[in-house]
Amino acid sequence: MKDLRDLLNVEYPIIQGGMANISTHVLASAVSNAGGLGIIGAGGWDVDRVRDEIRKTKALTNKPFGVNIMLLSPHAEAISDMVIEEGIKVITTGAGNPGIYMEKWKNAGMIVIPIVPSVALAKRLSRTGADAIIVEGTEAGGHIGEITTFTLVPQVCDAIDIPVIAAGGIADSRGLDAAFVLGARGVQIGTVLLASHECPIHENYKNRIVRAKDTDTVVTGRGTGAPVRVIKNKMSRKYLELAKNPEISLEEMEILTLGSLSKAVFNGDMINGSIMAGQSAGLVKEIRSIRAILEDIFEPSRVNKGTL
Ligand code: TUI
Repeated sequence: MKDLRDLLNVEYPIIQGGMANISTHVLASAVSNAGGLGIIGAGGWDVDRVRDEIRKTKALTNKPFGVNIMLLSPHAEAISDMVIEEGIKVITTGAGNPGIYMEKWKNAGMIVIPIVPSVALAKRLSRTGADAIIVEGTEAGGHIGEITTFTLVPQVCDAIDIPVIAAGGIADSRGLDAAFVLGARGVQIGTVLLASHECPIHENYKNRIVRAKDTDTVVTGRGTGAPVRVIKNKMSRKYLELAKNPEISLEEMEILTLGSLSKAVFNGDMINGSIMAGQSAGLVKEIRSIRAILEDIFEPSRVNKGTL
């Protein structure tokens, strides 16, 4: 099987999570320049904003980078065409099944790496032409599936014969090594990158990640069909309380979560904001440069030493 580093033409087998409102050209170019695969998170942005982010990233790095398309977005279809026009080489997808776009992207010669929360979807997409699959466990931040990284990664590895990239709960070299032992050929990281100098979020958000302990995240939206992992605060308590009320619609709940993400990201509102983060927040102890974070994950790893 082809090494992920050769497939993506990167120094480290590390992909950045496409975090809505956070994974801008600033973060993506910093990750690519440091040797990982930077990803622009299209999130809920419209096609013009994503195109602008792509062009700014091209100006900041000569290294490969990709775009994550969040499939619940009303702009997903328009963005799916624009990325072809812009010559994007790597696409990751999240929060849905990208099946309807696969043929178009493969015909354009793109590397397509869907994020999946289950064996069934991994199998389906590997048959439809995916080049690799990101398997995201429930430890991850933001919108998540139900299965843990530890159990899901080996099950997907047994079920498909394209490279598997593990996501959810990985923040240091132990996580990278564990993922490879389970059969993965790379990792996707998000939460640990929030606590970086380059990450374009409010300082309060970064400091909240550093301060987080193991039990500080909670999942809102279980039962409404859109589970989202966030740091516990007044907002998450309000959300969980509202969810008990059968009169409140899924749409109202989603507006509450996504709208309040920007309060945390831009205003640093740690009380009413939705502070999306994974369980690995408890492993993050300081704010560092992206380069230091990637080196800390890869250099001490047994994967790097060639003993895995
Ligand atoms: O997508 C993510 N993480 C996200 S998206 C996001 S924006 C948002 N905010 C509130 C509610 C909904 C979205 C914040 N964080 N990670 C990748 C991921 N994909 N996790 C889970 C999935 C997933 C879920 C279901 C992928 C496919 C899927 O398919 C269902 C189907 O149609 O078969």
